[in-house]
Amino acid sequence: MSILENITSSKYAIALEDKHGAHNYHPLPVVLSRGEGVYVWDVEGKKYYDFLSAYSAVNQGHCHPKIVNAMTDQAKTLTLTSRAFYNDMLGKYEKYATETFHFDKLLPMNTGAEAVETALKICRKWAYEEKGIAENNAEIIVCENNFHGRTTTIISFSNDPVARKNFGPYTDGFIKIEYDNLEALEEVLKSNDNIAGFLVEPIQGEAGVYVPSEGYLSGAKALCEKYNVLFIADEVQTGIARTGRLLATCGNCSCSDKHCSGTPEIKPDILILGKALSGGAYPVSAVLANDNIMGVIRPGNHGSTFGGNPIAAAVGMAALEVVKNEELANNAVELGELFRSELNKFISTTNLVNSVRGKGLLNAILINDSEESSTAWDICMALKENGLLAKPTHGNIIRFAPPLVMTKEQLLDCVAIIIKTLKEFKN
Ligand code: IF1
Repeated sequence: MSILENITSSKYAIALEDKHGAHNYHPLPVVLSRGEGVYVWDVEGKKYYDFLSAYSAVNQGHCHPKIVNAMTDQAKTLTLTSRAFYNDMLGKYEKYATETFHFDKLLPMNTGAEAVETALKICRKWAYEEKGIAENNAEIIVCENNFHGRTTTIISFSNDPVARKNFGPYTDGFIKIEYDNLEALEEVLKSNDNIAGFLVEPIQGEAGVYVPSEGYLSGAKALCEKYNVLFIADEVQTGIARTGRLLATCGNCSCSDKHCSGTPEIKPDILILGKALSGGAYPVSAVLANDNIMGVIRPGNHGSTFGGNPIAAAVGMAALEVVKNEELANNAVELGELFRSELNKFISTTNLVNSVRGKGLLNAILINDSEESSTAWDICMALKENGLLAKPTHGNIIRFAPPLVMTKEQLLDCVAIIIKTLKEFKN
């Protein structure tokens, strides 16, 4: 077969990857070749609801025409200049994004992990130059069961043995505490003068959509202020309307979101965005902070060949505009509530599922079986047969995160598929 020919067999596509690609994933055996809105199609032409949204990158739906047009128009005009020269798109994007999220400055990168690394560097430099910590002594507090990406520094403070083992030696300077535990946070803050920052996911995604207690984030932010420590929010997964607000720490943003409660005390000192900042069209990530913090970064301190390129800038602006124009945050709130209430009705009638949890359209069900069991995987295989794609996390948890452009009718259709599939399983 010529590489120019379209692949029409899933089996063949999977065999190609298996033979020629590194085995760093264990995908569900479905080969997708097209996407539109909440739907994707496999190479055999079968249509599915996408209930993963590329781990919350495709919040605006697959191939959103406004985002695709912004990308292709820019691709035909100017793709990359590097930051050795200015380009006419970056400043416009930076203005738009900083006004949207209410920060003075934005530092553009490409992937989530790069943006996390960037935030850690800014935090350390701030600690030495502004807080006055002695050089090389800064420490950053992180949470148990965190997921912030795959680089060597980030996996240094992971506690997932699969992500971490045999990739040492590890980067020093991180202290791990229990998530959703303010006492544990204060314990470290009051006993250690070298703390530069606290890095936290507003909802732990990879840990199985673990939503912290009410008041945890605002409490943590208050403690950070008390001890002059930077509160760093990793909103790579929770941001851009996924959890029902423009940001899960929102806030002090300019969203037109009627559900936004406006609690500026949870405004992070450093905000990390990725994934849906581009609607999944292109790798676009960013770190936002005010001048007193971002000011520590000077020419030569940090950068990236592709970060802030004109396509990324055009795509980022279009992706944010879609979120606002289509009121995706409101839709996430409404559909999320509907989803959890419909599933709760079913859960009260079965032993197979223990609970449903989440916020907005970032949800998960807990299967009543061990983490080692194949039940959640088998359910995802059956969901695939029934036309809906989702993936297990931690063995017995299934994450449900459809694109936010879904309609109520589509969501109810999906709930019917999920319940019908679960009923096929005896427990
Ligand atoms: C994979 C999980 C999701 C993230 C947060 C930074 C990053 C991520 C909070 C890094 C990335 C992804 C990466 C993806 C799986 C996925 C994931 F299951 F591993 F946890 F979304 F839930 N901060 N999360 O969630 O961003 O460098 O990947 O752009 O395959 O590793 P990235």
